[in-house]
Amino acid sequence: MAKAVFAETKPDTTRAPQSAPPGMVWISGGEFSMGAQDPPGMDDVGMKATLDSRPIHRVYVDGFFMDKTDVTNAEFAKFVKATGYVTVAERKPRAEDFPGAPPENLVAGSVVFAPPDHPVPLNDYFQWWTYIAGANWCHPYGPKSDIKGKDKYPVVHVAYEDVLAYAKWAGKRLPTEAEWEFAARGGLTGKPFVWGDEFRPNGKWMANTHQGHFPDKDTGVDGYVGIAPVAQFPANGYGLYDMAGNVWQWTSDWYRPDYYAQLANQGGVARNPQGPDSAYDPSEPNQPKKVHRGGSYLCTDQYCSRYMVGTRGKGEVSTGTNHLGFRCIMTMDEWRAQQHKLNGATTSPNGNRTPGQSAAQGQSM
Ligand SMILES: [Ca+2]
Ligand SMILES: [Cu+2]
Repeated sequence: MAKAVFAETKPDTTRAPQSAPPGMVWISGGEFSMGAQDPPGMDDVGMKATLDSRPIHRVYVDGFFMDKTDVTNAEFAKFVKATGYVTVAERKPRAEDFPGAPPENLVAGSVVFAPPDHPVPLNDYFQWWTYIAGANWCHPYGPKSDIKGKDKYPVVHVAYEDVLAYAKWAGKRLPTEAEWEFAARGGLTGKPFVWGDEFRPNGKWMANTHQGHFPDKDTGVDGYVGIAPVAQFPANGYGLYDMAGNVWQWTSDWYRPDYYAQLANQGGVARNPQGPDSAYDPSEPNQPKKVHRGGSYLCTDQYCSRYMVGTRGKGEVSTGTNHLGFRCIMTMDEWRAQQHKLNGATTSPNGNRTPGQSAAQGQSM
């Protein structure tokens, strides 16, 4: 009965590109039902995983290109090398932003998963998350760690402004939550997982999640204890890897638990929804949070089953962790503009510059 509220995914086939940017695939866009299955028995599993993912509502998104994988350490390193960009986790927190904080606490760093060696109650995440001075994208576990040999791992410890800076440099942008979910569903209709109905079809592991006992024991039965390189599990129906598990992904929408209700109350089909105007998380009302999607290598049905495709996560904009990354999208017009720019030296047969070039030259890239 819960499934009945999902109506068919209807891809928009009116535009199809001749080519795609390197590392990206065309996502047609179209109309689909957005939200999570709501088996009432799941309310208390996975941190009430589906409560903020209801009601299921109808959405249309325009087509776009999407990165096949999460942005990797190698890709992020290229950006840093080209721009000299310094991430939020590498900057010393300013005293004026943290009134009352003792100066010794104002040190650059980031939040790292540091599991206890014994079972703990699951109602206090400080039992397994710790702020580590010197932790950042190239020192993911602190100053003594590094990312040598980890080119193909997703970059982590990136705050929202970091991922915006990367996207701008790459001539791309972040997906909205609706674009992300349309892409993650891979053309399927209302399935609980990006690959279909069962968590492990024919016993096969389809995503990097957490096995064993959360949070103290990650047995890595799926092949990976902790984070995995990108694209180690099968792609979804659109050729996208890791749209469930491994690392969470930033989207551009502010988080509000009642946003889907707002859209549903408007009736009809929400076209290219951009998220609410501002954030509100009742559990931490003063923190501006953006929506995260996809779940991570820490997700487990013992605690947080948000590798399920319609479910939502959230995070404060200046906070990166070592299970949070991102991927980008690009519109067809942006891709055309880039191609014109790349072909900037060519001239039309009569010797004139081709139309579109001057516009493309104004683009930053
Ligand atoms: Ca795993
Ligand atoms: Cu989770």
